[in-house]
Amino acid sequence: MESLELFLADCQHQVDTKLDQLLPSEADSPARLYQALRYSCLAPGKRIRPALTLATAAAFSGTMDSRRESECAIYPACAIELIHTYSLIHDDLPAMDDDDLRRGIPTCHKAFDEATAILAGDALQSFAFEILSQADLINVQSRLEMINTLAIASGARGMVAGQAIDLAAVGKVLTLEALEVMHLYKTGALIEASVVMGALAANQHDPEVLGHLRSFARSIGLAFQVQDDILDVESSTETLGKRQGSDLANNKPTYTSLLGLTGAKDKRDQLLNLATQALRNLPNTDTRRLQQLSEYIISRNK
Ligand code: GRG
Repeated sequence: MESLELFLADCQHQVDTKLDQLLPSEADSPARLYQALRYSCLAPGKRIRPALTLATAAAFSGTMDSRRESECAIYPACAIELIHTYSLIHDDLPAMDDDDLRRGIPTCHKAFDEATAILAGDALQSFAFEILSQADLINVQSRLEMINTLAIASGARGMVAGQAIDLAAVGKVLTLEALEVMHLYKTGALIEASVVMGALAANQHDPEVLGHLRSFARSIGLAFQVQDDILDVESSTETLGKRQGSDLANNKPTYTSLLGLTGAKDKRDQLLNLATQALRNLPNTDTRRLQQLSEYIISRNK
């Protein structure tokens, strides 16, 4: 098996190439919108969610030829990245977190204007579902289930609910349980959908298997957020100063504010153990890449 570094670089390349091909052409959309869509989508994100989709599909590749499985999985991988990018554009707006920088470059509303940023986010959201509905390499049942999975995960019972809970919590003290619920929706739901859609791309519909994958994804989704909070604290004590748009800087409740830095690290490691246990419940599945990705998520430094 190639190294995780190579796998992540390959995922980034595959996603960037496919998004470049799929995004509306200059002739199809107004110039400013076209530029904003490409500006935000092709900015250097880590592509963690697409990597989870591609790695999950590959874990079931024993049942399919591996080239075909990755040809199928690239569509949900791009769809999830489009929803993620839309969420970042909207999250950065003055009405929400009001951030100036994203992925090391000016946020969409700073580089363009607020109205264009709102429209770019709206367009990316619809575009994710357009891509899934048209991915005719994937059978109709899997495609429909992917659309359903992504719609639930990104909407008022998923990411948007999490964002609403988060906005209502600014300046308040939350219990650990309430913080967990918020993150399960806000960042966890899309991470869960990334994994489930990877399995669906490999034509895996067994409810028991999908249940174990969901448990795995929920643990790494929370671990992702705990690590994000740890990075906020660690970067705020370094000479470079606070991370742009950090929850710490925005006076939002965090794992480190509730548990302290050491407690947050323990929590993160416990979540990794839970994720590992969930993967062990999947017989006849090569989960090594998913395990590596979990370890990367909790040890990443950006
Ligand atoms: C506006 C509807 C709506 C939802 C926004 C996910 C979200 C909900 C906002 C993101 C705010 C944020 C910075 C949360 C912290 C965790 C997180 C999702 C970080 C960004 O994800 P990465 O690290 O980013 O995967 P890249 O740039 O690598 O894709």
